[in-house]
Amino acid sequence: MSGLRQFDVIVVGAGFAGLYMLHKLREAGFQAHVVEAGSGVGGTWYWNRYPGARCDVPSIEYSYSFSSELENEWRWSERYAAQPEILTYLEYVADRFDLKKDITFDTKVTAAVWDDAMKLWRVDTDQGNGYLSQHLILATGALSAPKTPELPGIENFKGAILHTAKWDARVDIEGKAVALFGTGSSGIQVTPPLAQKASQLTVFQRTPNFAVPANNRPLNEDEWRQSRATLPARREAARQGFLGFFDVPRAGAAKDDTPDKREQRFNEQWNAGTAGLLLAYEDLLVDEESNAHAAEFARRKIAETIDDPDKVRKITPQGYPLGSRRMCSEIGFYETINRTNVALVDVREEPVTGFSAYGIRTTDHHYSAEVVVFATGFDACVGAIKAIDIRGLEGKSLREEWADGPHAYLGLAVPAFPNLFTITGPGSPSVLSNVVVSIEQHVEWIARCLTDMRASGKATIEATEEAERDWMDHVHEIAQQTLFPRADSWYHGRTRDGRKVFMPYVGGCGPYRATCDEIAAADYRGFNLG
Ligand code: N01
Repeated sequence: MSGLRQFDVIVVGAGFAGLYMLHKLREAGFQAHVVEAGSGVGGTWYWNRYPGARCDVPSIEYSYSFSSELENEWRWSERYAAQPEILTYLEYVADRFDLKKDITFDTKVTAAVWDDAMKLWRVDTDQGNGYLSQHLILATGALSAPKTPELPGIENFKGAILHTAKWDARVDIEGKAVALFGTGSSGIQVTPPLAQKASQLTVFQRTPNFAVPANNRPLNEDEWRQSRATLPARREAARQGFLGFFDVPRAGAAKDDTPDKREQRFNEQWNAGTAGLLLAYEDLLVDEESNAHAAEFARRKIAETIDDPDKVRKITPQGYPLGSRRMCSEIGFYETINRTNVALVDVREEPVTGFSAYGIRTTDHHYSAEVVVFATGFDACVGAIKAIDIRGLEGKSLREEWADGPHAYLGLAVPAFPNLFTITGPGSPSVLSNVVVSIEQHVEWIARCLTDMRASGKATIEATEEAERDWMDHVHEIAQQTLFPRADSWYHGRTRDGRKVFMPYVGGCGPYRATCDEIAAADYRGFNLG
């Protein structure tokens, strides 16, 4: 195997997860190397450069907590940081901890094969260079493999085609007729800037989402100073809390309050950010009746912002509980939909039938378009992992193992794939939490595991099938106690025969952390160490 560089650990991806993983492994004395497809660090924040891209978790919470020096050096400018600022932050982190010298950029990992005789992973890339490593850590991100729908006749289209997650800023939108597909978090953010530049924007919507006002603002000095004083305690509360956020749900059940009190509380929470309304009562994600009150309130608020009754009808979310699909936050989205140069097409009542050279045909109309923008999301939780041809014991393929729905012990490890770890993998809180909190927890657990293995002279670690089965049963049971399974959403994977598999763990960040720690303390119960 000459020509292959050998490391203790190869980490795939240089976003929030990969950067901290590299730092932590180095600190623990491992020879680690990161392979990254992009030309720079940042992961999702490197690729998602569409106009309006912004984090909808408050900046102070959506940042690393592992270094108090870093916390003191960095000053966020807004309550919700825009993509350029987050990317600058991650570049700053990479420089501050001198991480780039151990990252190979512009290189995509294409395959990884476990060599059971050597107890090593052989990692191949699209650049022809490869690696050998004892451990392989996938820091590939849960929302990083963009999805584009297969639309009839799209090959006839002669204009430019963009995806929000692979934005090409060279495409000029000024004065053009633009078609946008998708009204999830990305579509809702990109709509206002598109409408400002385009001569005409046509939004093709399939499922309307609930969006609440982002209520973004500059972080003033007072607010910043106060946040410093309370930061350590609030960080700890987030680690031990349910969703990894500073704010927690308010006590009580919505259905038990009087209509006046409920209205008052919903109004208080309406401007409290992305999860604000969901935090109005502690039962909103588990009780249908309470949730229906919150959903009705949100529908009324949305209707107040739009004049055209037809647009209101189309854009009002119906048929699923509030919060069972990812809540979106908006800065001028509904106002923009209200504009006369913005058309809203419901593709369920008016399906797309084809494309012309510069337009889109539906069953009812032809809409002009010189640019098509897809804000159609990601192959969530698994797409970036399945894009790599990963072969474990006896040549088992991870893609095939997951063809019937993804499964992993603690969302961290899969039987028959020794020494392979997935950061924020399926079966962990991941996308249903403040993901930076979840990333830090996984990184620290993996570093501890590798350090313990080294201390006890163990070369391999592999999750057992029984532990994984029990864990995934638990993930499923907990999800069934909530309203999440009541919606079609990207939180679900699919089995071969089309059944839904709920992917994130909704038992809470704090309890999940305690379980992981307890398993480590019990000599890594559920894992075979060899
Ligand atoms: O993707 P999505 P996203 N015709 O999957 C629609 C995070 N994020 O990139 O719902 C028309 O949510 C699809 O319709 P449907 C955040 O966690 C965070 O927006 O499948 N439409 C849906 O409306 C978020 O949840 C931030 O029926 C079609 C949209 O495309 C996650 O990333 C910003 C269609 C896809 O929405 C993903 O968000 C951005 C078709 N043929 C993202 N096919 C912030 O922090 C699909 N759609 C703010």
